[in-house]
Amino acid sequence: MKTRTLLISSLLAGLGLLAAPVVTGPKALAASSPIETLDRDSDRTLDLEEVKNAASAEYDQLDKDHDGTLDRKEAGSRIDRKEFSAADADHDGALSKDEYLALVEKLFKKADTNNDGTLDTKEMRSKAGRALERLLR
Ligand SMILES: [Ca+2]
Ligand SMILES: [Ca+2]
Ligand SMILES: [Ca+2]
Repeated sequence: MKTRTLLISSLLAGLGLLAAPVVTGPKALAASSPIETLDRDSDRTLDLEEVKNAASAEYDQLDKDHDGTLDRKEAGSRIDRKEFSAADADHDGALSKDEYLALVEKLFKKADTNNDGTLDTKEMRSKAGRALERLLR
């Protein structure tokens, strides 16, 4: 897991530009962390609305066959099997957008360790924060 953390950190530091095309807006080009990429009001933290907007856009991109659900194949490695089953509230083997956003919200709250309703850089680096980040890009 250490290697993975390092890899993700260096990816974030070095390849922020690669993540930029997903996001529109002037700040996207200078982005080097999910916070800089997604932080629309530039307060250096992410609130739930910013995160959900990003997750919602990502969901639409992932839903390749546009049937309004995300099956395991479409979700790919973003969500592990256990997480996926837990998030699939109606057990139909796919995630609706509501189910996806509920998972996003759950991870957001888990990552928000000081309960101030926003995620800062440190909180985004937590386990839940990194899991959340995978759902946003
Ligand atoms: Ca689909
Ligand atoms: Ca479902
Ligand atoms: Ca916080």
